[in-house]
Amino acid sequence: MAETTARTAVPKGFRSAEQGWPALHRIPHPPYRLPLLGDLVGSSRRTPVQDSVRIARRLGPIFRRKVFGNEFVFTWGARLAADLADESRFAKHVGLGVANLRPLAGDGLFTAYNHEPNWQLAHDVLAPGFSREAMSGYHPMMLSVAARLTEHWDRAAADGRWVDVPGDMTKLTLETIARTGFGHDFGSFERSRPHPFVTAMIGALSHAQRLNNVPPPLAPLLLRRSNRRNAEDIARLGHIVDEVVRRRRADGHADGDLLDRMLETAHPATGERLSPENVRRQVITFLVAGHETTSGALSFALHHLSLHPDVADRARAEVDRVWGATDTPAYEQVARLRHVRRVLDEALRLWPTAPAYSREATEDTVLADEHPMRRGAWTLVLTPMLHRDPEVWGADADRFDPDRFEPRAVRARPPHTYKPFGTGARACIGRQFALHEATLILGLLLRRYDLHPDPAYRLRVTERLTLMPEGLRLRPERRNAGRTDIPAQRTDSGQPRGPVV
Ligand code: MNH
Repeated sequence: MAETTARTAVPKGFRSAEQGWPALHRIPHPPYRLPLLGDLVGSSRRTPVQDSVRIARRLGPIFRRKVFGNEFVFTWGARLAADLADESRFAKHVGLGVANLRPLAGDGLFTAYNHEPNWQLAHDVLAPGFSREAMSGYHPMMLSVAARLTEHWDRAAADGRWVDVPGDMTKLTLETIARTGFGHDFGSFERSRPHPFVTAMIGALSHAQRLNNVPPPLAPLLLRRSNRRNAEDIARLGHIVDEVVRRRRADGHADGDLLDRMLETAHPATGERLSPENVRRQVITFLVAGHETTSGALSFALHHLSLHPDVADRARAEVDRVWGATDTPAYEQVARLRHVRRVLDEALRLWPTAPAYSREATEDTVLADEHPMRRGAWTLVLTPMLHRDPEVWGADADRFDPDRFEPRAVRARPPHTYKPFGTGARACIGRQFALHEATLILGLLLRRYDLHPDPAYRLRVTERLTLMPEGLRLRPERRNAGRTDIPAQRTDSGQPRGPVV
């Protein structure tokens, strides 16, 4: 058994496609391959995802790209993605972009290899931190962070100023995860410059992305300065996190947030606890993973809402109906915003802010009865293209239309064709958290403002491992300013009357 494994498994570390895909020649690649550089013609190092989407449209549901002698297989066809979701033959692959984050996040939940014992341990200890019960405990904190955003937007509205949507959404989501997860306040809305944690985090993420753009053997040379800065950024992040943990230990109060779980909870079966080093990795992981992607999702959703006033009106009418006059909806009133939620789903379909995930074969197998893969071979699922496959989403797949997420439409689609949160055991642990937070915020903003777009704005998507609408600004205008009650259908208890759809 062991010998077979040793013979068939492809090597550890980076695995170029020719090592794991015996029939690679059947998979198309772009024309004009350059010796040494590979498929660099017509591609930009700033927008690897959007370039891959362009190539995908030409080459079809499975294709390969070569960069500096390393070859990657990309997949996006619905049949292939569905097969890759089979957890009995495939698992998460920690490679490429994710592996570059290892110096930052080590064996934290997102970057851990499947076989590392700290993955299961942390997963079991932290999963209850995302239960319904835990979520309803975070809800009031989410509301109080949201109030800081609306104060800021109220002032902009009063002065007729633009708001920086990605900037403000990033402040909001960072404060939300810091507060709900770790009882910490970075003061983002009160500062004129980003908190040092944010600066260091952006530095570390940009560095990880940069690593994809240089030939690995030359990285130490070409990125010498960047490497040094990165080491400083990681050290700074570590210090800030250590300070948060130190204060918590000193205060000793336990309200069951993520940090309490990390510090106090023993594994229900083994009694094991997270080590201090692992706690540091997890805190950084959650602060990073817990805000960039949600901030992008909110920003894209607001962009679409500003361009589709009809959709915004419907969503707004729903908020007025479900929430009545209250500015502080109860936990249960958020999940009842079905239409708002569909706006979010559709925003994440067109621009899934974590735009790819990797899958590796856990045994020698044949992908979709067509492409042999050796154990350890891997492929990158290109989510933005999976979400625009015309065979699944129709000829108008590029059009924004939240009705695609009406229950009946969802049931009519094949499974595994919508994957903004990844798939399987390693799918996003924060999915409910992100959806609750983002639906709540969209509800609050729709209810309070009309959102006017900048007529000159053309969507430009920046890539910093995650996707974000660059330079997006909106002009919020207070609705019903000066009025305290909204004549919505409601009973005296503030509960909506009539059917909730
Ligand atoms: Mn999140 C994993 C997308 C919000 C914490 N997340 C993933 C993966 C995707 C993803 C995709 C799987 C990656 C892979 O297979 O390599 N996450 C999102 C998106 C949003 C998001 C699109 C918001 C929208 N994520 C959040 C939030 C948190 C969080 C909020 C925390 C509060 N995510 C994680 C963690 C993992 C993860 C932790 C790793 C889980 C694991 O491997 O066990």
